[in-house]
Amino acid sequence: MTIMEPRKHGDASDGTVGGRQTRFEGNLKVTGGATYALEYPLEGLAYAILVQSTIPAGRVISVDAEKALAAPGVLMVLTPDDDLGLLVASDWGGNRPENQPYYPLPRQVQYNGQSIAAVVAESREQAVEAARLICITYEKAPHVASFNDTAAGEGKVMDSLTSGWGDAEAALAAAPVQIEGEYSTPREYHVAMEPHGLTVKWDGDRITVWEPSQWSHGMARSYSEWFGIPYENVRLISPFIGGGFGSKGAALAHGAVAAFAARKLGRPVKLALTRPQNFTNYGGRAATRQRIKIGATEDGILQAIVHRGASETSTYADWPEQTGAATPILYKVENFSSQHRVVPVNAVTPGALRGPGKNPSAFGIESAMEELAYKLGIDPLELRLKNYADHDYQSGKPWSTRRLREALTEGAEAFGWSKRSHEPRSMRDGKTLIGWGIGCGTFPVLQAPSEAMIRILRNGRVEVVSGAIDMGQGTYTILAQTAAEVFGIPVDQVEVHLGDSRLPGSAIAGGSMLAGSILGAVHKAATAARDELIGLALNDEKSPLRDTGANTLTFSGGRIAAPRDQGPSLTLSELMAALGRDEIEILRNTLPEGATAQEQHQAWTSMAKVQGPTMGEYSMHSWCAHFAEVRVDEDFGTVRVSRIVSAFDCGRLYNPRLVESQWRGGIIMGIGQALLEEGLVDQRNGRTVNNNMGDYLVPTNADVPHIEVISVGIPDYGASALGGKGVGEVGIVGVAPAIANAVFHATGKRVRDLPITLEKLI
Ligand code: MCN
Ligand code: MOS
Repeated sequence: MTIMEPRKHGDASDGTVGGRQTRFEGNLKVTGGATYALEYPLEGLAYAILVQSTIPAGRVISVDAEKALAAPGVLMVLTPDDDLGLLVASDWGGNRPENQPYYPLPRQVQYNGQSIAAVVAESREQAVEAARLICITYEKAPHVASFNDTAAGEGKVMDSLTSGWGDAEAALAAAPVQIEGEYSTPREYHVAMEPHGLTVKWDGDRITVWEPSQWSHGMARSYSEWFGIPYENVRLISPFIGGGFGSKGAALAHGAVAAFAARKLGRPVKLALTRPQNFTNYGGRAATRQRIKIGATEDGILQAIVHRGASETSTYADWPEQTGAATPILYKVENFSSQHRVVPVNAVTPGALRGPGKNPSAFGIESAMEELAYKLGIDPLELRLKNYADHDYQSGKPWSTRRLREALTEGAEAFGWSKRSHEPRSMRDGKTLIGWGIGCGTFPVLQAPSEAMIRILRNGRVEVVSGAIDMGQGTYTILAQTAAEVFGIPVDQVEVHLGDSRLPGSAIAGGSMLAGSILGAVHKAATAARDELIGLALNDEKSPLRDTGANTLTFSGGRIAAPRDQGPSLTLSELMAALGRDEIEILRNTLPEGATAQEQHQAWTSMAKVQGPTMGEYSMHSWCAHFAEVRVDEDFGTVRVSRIVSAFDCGRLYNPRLVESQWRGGIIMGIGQALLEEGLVDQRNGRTVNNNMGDYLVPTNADVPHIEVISVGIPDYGASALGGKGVGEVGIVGVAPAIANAVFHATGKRVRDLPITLEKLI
C-alpha cells in the first residue's frame, strides 16, 4: 500500500471535485520516488528472459538447450517440451473453457517474435547469454505477412459489427453528388515508457505479482485460473504504472512463464521484456483499411453512407479494430450501411490502443466529409453543422448530452476559422504552404460497477481504499478530491491507497470508464461514512454536538458543526477522540442492492457487468472537434503541425487540470499517428522491422505545437453519478483526419493512408 502526500497547490477549492489539484503521485514519479514493478529488490531473485521465434509460421521441431543449460548461472530452460500444467483462463467477458490446457510457450508458431522458450539464471546477463546458445529447429509453413498480401484473402465478416438502416445503396446511387475513398492506417504500437514485465514470488500456494496493470482484479483472476489456486491466494500489486494506453489490461504469456518459473525454482523471479519484445508479446492497434462512399445533395445534405472496412487480426484469435465505430453516429443520415471484416495474418493478436475502433473510424469518415466539402465547394465546418445529428440514428435513442455543435462553433471561434480561404494552396507564408483542417471525434460512455472503502481515522485523516489503477490519468488525485469534498477537509488530509487486487473491487482503467465508475463508489462510501459519523455525533452521549439539538451537521473548512453555528465546531480528529473511536470504516459498491459474493467477484474480475453507451434510455458519448494548422515546405514536403485548437464535450470535469493533460496527451498521440507512427513489416519473414523506440517514431517536444483545449461540456448525470463522461481516449480520436485535412488544404494532395510522410506529398 502506498500513501500519497499531495503537494500544496493553489487555493482550497482546488481540492474539491472540479478543482485543479495537481497530481498526488506526480512528484514521486518525477523524482524517482515511485517504485515500479521491476524495481522491487527481493531477496534471492532469479532472472528470466524470453526466446522468441524467428520464423512467422510453422512448428518447433526441437529445442537444443544443452549448451544453455551448461552456461554459467543458468537455473532453468523452458521450452514447448515442458508441460507447465496450466489451464486456460477466462476471457474478458468472464467466460472460460473447461479444463483446457494453456501453453504460454507453444510449439505451433503463429508469428515472428512469438515467445517459445525462456531461460532463468542468477543474473539477467547470464540469462541473455544462455538464451543466445539455444538452438531451435523449425518446420516452416507458408505465412501471410499483412492483409495486403494476396494470400490474405478477404477475411471474415464480423456479423456483430454489421449495421445499417434505410436503403443505403439505392440512396447513394440516386444522390446527385457522390464521393468515394479508401483510407488506411498501419499497425501502431503503445510504446509506453515503462516496458512490460513483472516480479513474482510464491509463499506456498499464495502468489504475489508486482506487475504494471490497468486492472488489478482482472489480472489477478487470470493468475488464479492458470495455476488453479483460489482467487484470494493471488495478490497483484501495481501502485505506479509508466503508461499503459490499453496494453496493460490483461495478464499475458510472459506473466505465466515467470510465475511458473518462480514456483518451480522456489525463488522470486523477475522477467522484463526487452523493447523489441514489447512489439510482439502483445498486440498494438491493428492495421485497417476502409472504403467510404457518401451520397449528398448539391447543397450538402447527406443522403447515404456506405462503409466497408477491414482490419488485421491474428491466425488464432479475432480482434476487430472496428473501422465503422464512429461512422454511424457522427452525422445525420437516413440511409446507412456498414460492414467490418477481420483478416487473419501471421502477427500477434492486436489489442486495444487508446480510442480503439473510434480512432481509425474517425480517420475514414472525417477525411471523407472534407473530401465531400471540397467537391461541393462548401466550408467543411458548415457541412458538418448542416448534417448535425439531432439524435443517435443507429440506436434511435436521444443523446444524453451532445455538445458537438458547441465544440465545432467555439473551437472554430478560438481557432479563427472564419479567416480561412477555401481553395487548397491558397494560404502561404513564403515557401511554406499553410493549411487548416477539422476532425471530429467521439468515444462511448461505458459504465461499470465499482467498490470503495472509506476509513475515518482518529488522527482526523480520511483514507480512500480501492484496487483501482492510476497509470497517470489522475485516479489518486480525483479520489482524494471527492473524499475531501464530502468531509469538507483539505485534500492533504486524505490518503489514497490503490493498485492492489486485495483492495476493494474496481472497474478497469480502460475504455475511459474508470473515473466515472470509481467516483460513484467513492462518493457513495464517503457519504455513508459521513452519515454514520453524523449519527454518532448527534446521538452518542460523549459527543459535544449531541446537545445542539440539530438533526444534521455541516462539514466545511475542516470543521464539523451544527447548521447555523449552534454549539461548538470540531475537527474530525477532535470528534473521533470525543467519541472514543479509533476508526470508522465503510465499504460500498455500486452494484444493485443484494448482489451476491459471486456476482461481486464477477463484476470486478470480468467485463460481464459493463454497460454500453446505448443500454439505457439514452445514447451517451464524449465528443470533440479538433482544428489543426499545418505548415508544409513546398519543396521538401515536410509537414509541421503548427497549431491545434480542440473543443471537447466530456460532461462535467472532475479535475480540469488533469483533463486538459489527458486531452493534450491524446492529441499528441494523434500527431504521431498522423505523421510518424507505422509498424513496418518485412514481407519475407513477417518481422516487425522498427521494433524499438529509435525507429518507431513518436512525437518529441519539438514536434508538438501549442495546443489549446476548450471544454464545452455540461454535467451529464445519466453518464455517471457525478456527471462526467469519459476523457482518457476521446482526445486522440479525430486528430489524424484534422491533420490530413489540413495537409490537403495546404497542398491540394489528399493522403488517405497514414502516416503522412513526405514522399507521399512530393
Ligand atoms: N477525468 C476528469 N473528469 C472526467 C473524466 C475524467 O477529471 N469527467 C480525468 C481524471 O483525472 C481521470 C482521467 O481524466 O483520472 C481519466 O479518466 P477516464 O476518462 O475515466 O479514463 P480511465 O481512468 O478509465 O483511464 C483509462 C484511459 C484509457 S482507456 C487510456 S488508453 C489511457 C488514458 O486513460 N491511457 C493512459 N489516459 C492515459 N494517461 C496516461 N498518463 N497514461 C496512459 O497509459
Ligand atoms: Mo484504453 S485503449 O481502453 O486502455
